[in-house]
Amino acid sequence: MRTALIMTLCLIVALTAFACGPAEEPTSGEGEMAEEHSSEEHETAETESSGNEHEDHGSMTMSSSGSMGGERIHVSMTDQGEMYTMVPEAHSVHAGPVTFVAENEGLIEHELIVVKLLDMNVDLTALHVVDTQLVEVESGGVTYIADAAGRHIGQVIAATGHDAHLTAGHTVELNADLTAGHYLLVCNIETHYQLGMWTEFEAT
Ligand SMILES: [Cu+2]
Repeated sequence: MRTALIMTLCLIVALTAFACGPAEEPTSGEGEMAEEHSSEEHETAETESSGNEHEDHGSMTMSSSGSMGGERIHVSMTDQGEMYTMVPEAHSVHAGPVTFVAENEGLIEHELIVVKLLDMNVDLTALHVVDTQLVEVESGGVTYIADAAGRHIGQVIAATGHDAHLTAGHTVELNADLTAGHYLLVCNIETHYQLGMWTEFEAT
C-alpha cells in the first residue's frame, strides 16, 4: 500500500514535470518573445547596433514602412532639361497608409510634400506663388497651402522636409495616411513648383 502511494506520487511528479517542463524552458520562452517583439524593436536595435549613418537610415525607413503595411509608390524627381518633374509610378491609390519612395534622380536637392486639396476647384497650374514658392501657412499645428486671398486650399499631410537630405542620387521614404480625396505632390523649394515639379494624385 505504501509502495503504491509512493509510486503514484512519483508518477504525478513525473507527469507534472513533463507537462510543465517544456513551457518553462528558458530558451523556447525567450525565442517566442524575441519573435513577437522583433518587428517593433527592429528600428531601435538597428539604430543602436550600426554606426553607419546611411545604413541606419535605410533600416529605419524599411521598419516604419513595414509596420504601416500600405501601398508603396515610387516617385521619380528630375531637374534636367527645361522642366523639372515629379512623376509617381501611379496617380491613384486606395485610401489608407501609403509609403512614397521619393528618388531624386536630379542634380540638386529636392523635397516631397503631400498636400490634400481642400478646394476641389483650385487650378493646380496657377497656384499662388510668393517669392517663387507656394505659400505655406501654419495654423493650429497644421501647415496649409494658401491662395492669393489667404484661403487654405490645401493641407500638408506629410513632407520630407529639408532634414531628410533628399540630395542628388538619394532616396527617402515618406509615410502618409491618406483619406479619400484629391492630392498635390509638390517640391516647394524656390522656383521648383513653377518649373513643373508637381503632380496630381488621388486616394480612393
Ligand atoms: Cu525640387
